[in-house]
Amino acid sequence: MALTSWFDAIPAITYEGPETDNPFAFRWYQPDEKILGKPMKDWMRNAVCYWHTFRGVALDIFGPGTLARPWEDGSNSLDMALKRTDVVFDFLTRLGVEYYCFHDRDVAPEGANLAETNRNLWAVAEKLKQLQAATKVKLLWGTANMFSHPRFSQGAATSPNADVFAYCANSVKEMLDVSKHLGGENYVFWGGREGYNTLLNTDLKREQDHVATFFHLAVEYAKKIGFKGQFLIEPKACEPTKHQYDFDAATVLGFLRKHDLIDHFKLNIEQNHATLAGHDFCHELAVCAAEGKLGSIDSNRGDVMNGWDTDQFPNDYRECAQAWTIILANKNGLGTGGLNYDAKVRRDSYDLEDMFHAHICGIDTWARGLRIAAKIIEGKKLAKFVKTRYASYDKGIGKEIESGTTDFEKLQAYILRKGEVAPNASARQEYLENLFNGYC
Ligand code: XLS
Ligand code: NI
Ligand code: NI
Repeated sequence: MALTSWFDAIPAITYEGPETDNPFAFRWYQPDEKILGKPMKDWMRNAVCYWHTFRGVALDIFGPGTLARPWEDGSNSLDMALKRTDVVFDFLTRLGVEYYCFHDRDVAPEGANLAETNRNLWAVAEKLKQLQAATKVKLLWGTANMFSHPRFSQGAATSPNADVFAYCANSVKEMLDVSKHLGGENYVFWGGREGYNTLLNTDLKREQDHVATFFHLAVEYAKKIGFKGQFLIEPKACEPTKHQYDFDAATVLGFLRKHDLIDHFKLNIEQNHATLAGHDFCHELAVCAAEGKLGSIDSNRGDVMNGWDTDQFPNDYRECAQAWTIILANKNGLGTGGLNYDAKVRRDSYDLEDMFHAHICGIDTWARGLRIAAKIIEGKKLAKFVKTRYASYDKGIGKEIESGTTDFEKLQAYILRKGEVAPNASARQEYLENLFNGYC
């Protein structure tokens, strides 16, 4: 369905297989093909992010934006916001994704005062609702931008200014209402400027208590309005603040537990945020998966040669293959989550077609990884190796340890009787790396 004509030079993107020469085709992603009993599209749940793809102009600290999108009139008006939605949904349908994600400020501008700001948001939300109904594209998650405007310069719920906390309550309340209205399947909290730049001016405990209070209020409000979407927290180690409170998955899980919020949240793991924390992506996924808390993925990558959040489109299908082996350990995969391409084209990728190349590459990277992971899982060799590695806990003293039926005295008596531990088997890392490569 052609809503506008900006992308008429680009054909609808379909699957043509690995041998195709057509750059506007998927080589690995065939939406309805079943992998491990489920269509690829239902495992992946691909989403386009509104902010990078439709509001990003590729400015950097050395120069202004370079992406002059022909549909933009240069204003940040409500009128432009409404017109832009048609272009967004045209792109989504041509690309063939079923989901999108947005912040309040991506879709609608602030007004002269807060009441007008809220009215702007609802005006666009109504239009989005119509477009969703017409195209069947769904909202993977909504969120509120509580980090761009100067009022948030010292934090949102962690700001030392209580009025900012109240302002943020309005933002999240409205976006929960909007997300419910649009059938959003999740709601994301990324702690924009929730962190500190110097401890010399910061009461760290008070700030963390404030954000916990904020989350409790959000949980209560969602319950009150009957919003059924999954709440997600997106960890990030640093940037924009020197130290972000939601540093990594383990930190967030500890925080949630401490503040009695653990039952209400899962995590949204972003590849480039994992590396900022000094972890690899799969580490973050494994930490969440171990606690049944893997909610969704923001997919992008950094650059191994520098250390910031470059938000490039993912292209490492081997990393995605390993990621899928962790995701698919849960038989529901990502559940209500999905793969949100939280990534931006480079500053010198000016053309409209670059928007397509970028997403085709990202989607195909994950699709190829999924195919590889399915073979690894069906081959059973890796899983069998890991199971065997822990076999000493399946019987005898190991079983007693796991079932909690032993104590230090009994363990000491056992090992004194033996005199020495049984020899350790090789961990076979190189064998396993080679085995993994065999599937790629
Ligand atoms: C920034 C984050 C942001 C969140 C949504 O680094 O990735 O884009 O995903 O607020
Ligand atoms: Ni990010
Ligand atoms: Ni993100």
